[in-house]
Formats: sequence, structure tokens, C-alpha cells
Amino acid sequence: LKVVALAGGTGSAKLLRGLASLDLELTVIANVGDNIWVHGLYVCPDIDTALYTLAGVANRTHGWGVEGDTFNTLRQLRELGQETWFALGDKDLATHLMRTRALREGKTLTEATREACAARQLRARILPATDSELETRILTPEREMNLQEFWVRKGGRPRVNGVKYVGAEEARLTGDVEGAIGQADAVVVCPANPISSIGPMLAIPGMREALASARAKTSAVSPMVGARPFSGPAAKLMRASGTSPDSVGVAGLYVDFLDAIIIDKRDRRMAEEINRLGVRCHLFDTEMTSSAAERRLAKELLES
Ligand code: FO1
Repeated sequence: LKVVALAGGTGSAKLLRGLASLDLELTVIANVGDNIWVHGLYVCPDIDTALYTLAGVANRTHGWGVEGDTFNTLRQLRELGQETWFALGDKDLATHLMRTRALREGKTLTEATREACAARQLRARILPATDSELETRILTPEREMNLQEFWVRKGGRPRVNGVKYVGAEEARLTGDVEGAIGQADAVVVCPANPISSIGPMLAIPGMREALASARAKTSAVSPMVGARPFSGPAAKLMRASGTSPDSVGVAGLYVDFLDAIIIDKRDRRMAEEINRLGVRCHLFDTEMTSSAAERRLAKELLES
């Protein structure tokens, strides 16, 4: 079974682990909107979260970075007067060094990511949604900023007036992404921030059409329970984008290509409204608190 999973950051990792535990051929399409240049290195948090998760080395407490990493280089940078609000671990740095060198040698992000996957002997494929530059910017009353600056440096505190995907209109889907979606037996949208994780990928011209015209059924897991996401600033960004911050809002954002959505069983009251949108709504326990729960949800999703 060829399964394609659209994935963002920390929220997606658990479902990716569940999918990878099943007997299937997994291709992850990763968000690139929250990539950022730090100390001259190109950091791709969502690609790396998928990479570390599938390689079995992800830090499970934070949901990002490498388990048991140390921060000696970061400490040294701080002593040397550099900005260190974005915490790059020593092991994590190796990934950014390899990627940045590959890009400097003229390779695409897709090629650099393929090399990173091969170096870690991953069975799954990870594809950046695009090789073009695409950056999620958060509009606050004070100024516009990169997503990482908003979320990590400012702790997600500033008021949000809007979100934009800079470069999206000129961005191009890669041939690998188009091919993977076209050949998939199932497409899944991981529980991830629909505005900052999945939104940038959907803003690439042709992505929504590719998903809608795929022969495979597309199903999602909602990242929301009630008006709260499991993690991150989803509610705030959804409100700022004029979407109701709950699973009905999530289904509405994907309605043009989604066949089914799994929402948390505590949100039973929303099922009817979602069904009325033309998206089949399934109720399940979406909080993945063990490997068994990750696997159960992954199975349920493929059967939905
Ligand atoms: N998140 C934090 O809250 N604080 C950090 O210092 C931080 C560093 C970091 C370094 C590498 C990386 O791949 C991710 C990192 N993240 C950090 C997480 C990142 O903000 C999120 O994983 C995604 O951008 C959300 O999709």
C-alpha cells in the first residue's frame, strides 16, 4: 500500500510513527514554510521532525530535535554574543551542515533531503512540498515576522492580524510530489496546524488540484479537541485567518479535497456539521499517548 502523508511539525510526528509501524510504503510530504536560516545554516524543522521521528532518534519530550542532544555549540555562540533564541543542538547541527553544503553545491532541497534520509537508512521517503522559497510570515500589530520568530522568540504571545505565505504564488510542486500523490493508494493529512503547517503546502499552485484529482481517497486527523490544538498556536492562527478554531474549521479548510476526517470523540457534537460539508466524519480517540495508540489511529485512518 502506497501511503502519502502531508506533515507539519511536532503534531504530525506521532501519526507518522504509527503509519511507519504498519506494513506500507510511506512517503512524507513535508511543510517548508517554517524553514529558517540560522547562523548561516538552512534549518527545516518539519523535514527534520519527520526525519528524526522515522529514524527513531526524535526527542519525544520537546517533539523537535534529537533525543539526548547536547547544546555546547549553542552555549559557545551565546558566550560569543550571538543570538541563541533558536536552540540548535550539537547533533541537530550536523543535519543543517550537511543540508546547507548540499544546497551550496547546487543540489535542490529534495536532493539534499534524499541524502539525509539515505544517511539514516530510512525506509520511508521524505519530500519537501516544494524546492522553491516559501516562507510563512506572521502579521502582528508591531511588525511582520518569520513563524519561528513569532513562536519561539516571542513565545507565540503577539496578537496576530494575519498570516501570509511569501513566495507561494511562484512556488512549484516538485515532480516527486506530484508523482507521489498521483500514485498513492491513500493520502493522509496529519494532525498539524492547518494554517502554519498544512496551509503553506496547500498554497502552492496545483497542490489542492493534485489532491482533489488523485485516485486515492484523502483523509485527515484533526489536530483540535474543542477549541484547543494538542500543541502550538493553531487556534490563534485559525482565528486570525477567519476560521473557527475547531474541527469544523479544519474540515472547512480542506473541504475541496477531503473525503474523510477523524475528529476526537469528545467533539461528537461537531460530526453532523462536518458531514453536511460533504466530508465523512469519524470519531476516535485522537490523543496518541502510546505507540499502541499511534498505531491504532494510523490503522483507523487508513480504514476510514
Ligand atoms: N521550538 C521551540 O519551541 N524552541 C526552540 O528553540 C526550537 C528550536 C528548534 C530547532 C530545530 C528544529 O528543527 C525545531 C526547533 N523548534 C524549536 C521547533 C519548531 O519551532 C517547530 O517544530 C516547528 O517549526 C513547528 O512546525
